[in-house]
Formats: sequence, C-alpha cells, structure tokens
Amino acid sequence: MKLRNTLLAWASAALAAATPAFAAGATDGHHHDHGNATIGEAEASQVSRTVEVEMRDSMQFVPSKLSVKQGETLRIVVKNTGQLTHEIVLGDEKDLKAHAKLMKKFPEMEHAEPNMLTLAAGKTGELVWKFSRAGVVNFACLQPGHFEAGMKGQVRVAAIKARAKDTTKENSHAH
Ligand SMILES: [Cu+2]
Repeated sequence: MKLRNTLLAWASAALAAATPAFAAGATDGHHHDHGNATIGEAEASQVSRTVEVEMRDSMQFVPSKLSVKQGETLRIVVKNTGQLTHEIVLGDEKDLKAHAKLMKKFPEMEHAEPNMLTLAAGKTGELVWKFSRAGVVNFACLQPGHFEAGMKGQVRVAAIKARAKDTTKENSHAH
C-alpha cells in the first residue's frame, strides 16, 4: 500500500511536470470545467457537428484524421469495435508521449478527464471538445503499447482569421 502510494505520488509528480491539465485531476480529485486552454474546452451546449471514430484492435482509429474549423465544437462519438480495451486522449504530442510512457510503468493507472475516454470492448462513448486554437491537436490510445503501435490520429484545426494575440503560452483559468 505504501509502495503503491509512493508510485502514484511519483506518477502524479511526473504528470505535473508534463501537463498541468492531468495534474489538476490527479491531485485535487475533482473536476473543474476549465479544460486545457492549449487545445480547447469542452462545451456541450455548443456542439456544431458530430463525428464518429472507430477504435480497432489493429491499433487504428478510423478515421485517424479529422478536420475542423477554429472555434468549432465537435461531438466525437467513439466506438470500440475490438476485443481489447482502448482509449482516446486528446492532447499535444509531447504530453501524449509522456503520458504513454507513464502508462507503461503504471498500467493500472486510472484517469478521468474531459479530454479522454476509456472504452471496453464493444462500448461506445463520446467526447465533446471545442477546438479553439488553429493548428493540430493529436489524439492517441494510451493503453500500454498501443500508442507505440501507432494508435493515434490528428485533428487539423483550420484558422478562421489571423489573430494578433498569441494564446500559446496561456493556460490560465478564465473566471
Ligand atoms: Cu488502443
């Protein structure tokens, strides 16, 4: 028990270094709806489109590439058609890689955040996400080994208009 706590504390610390969004969930044990400002925020009331993504045991998301316009809120209906548990986690590639490494060390690690969804074989779930920044948002399955096997994809967010303000570094809470 003590060892496990220590491992979890270490995992939380490592995640804190990797991504503020994961750390918030790991340390305070409850959920804010701030989302992660670097990739967007979940706003269920503003869904403009629904897309379906299938998870397969061949370590693929189908489709693995999605396109949205900046500011668009998507409902992503995710269906696991395989025999294995899969998950989808939205984030930037650096965070996803760091998280995938941790999952290999601590495969029992559980998480529940607005930017991720874990689905057992045959299950369907959905994520609602607003893509507020132009660029690329990556997604991946972080079940141990799946990311490395290529289970990942991208959402390309097309810019509507160039903006003078650079929000890249902002990860603040807008209250
Ligand atoms: Cu998977």
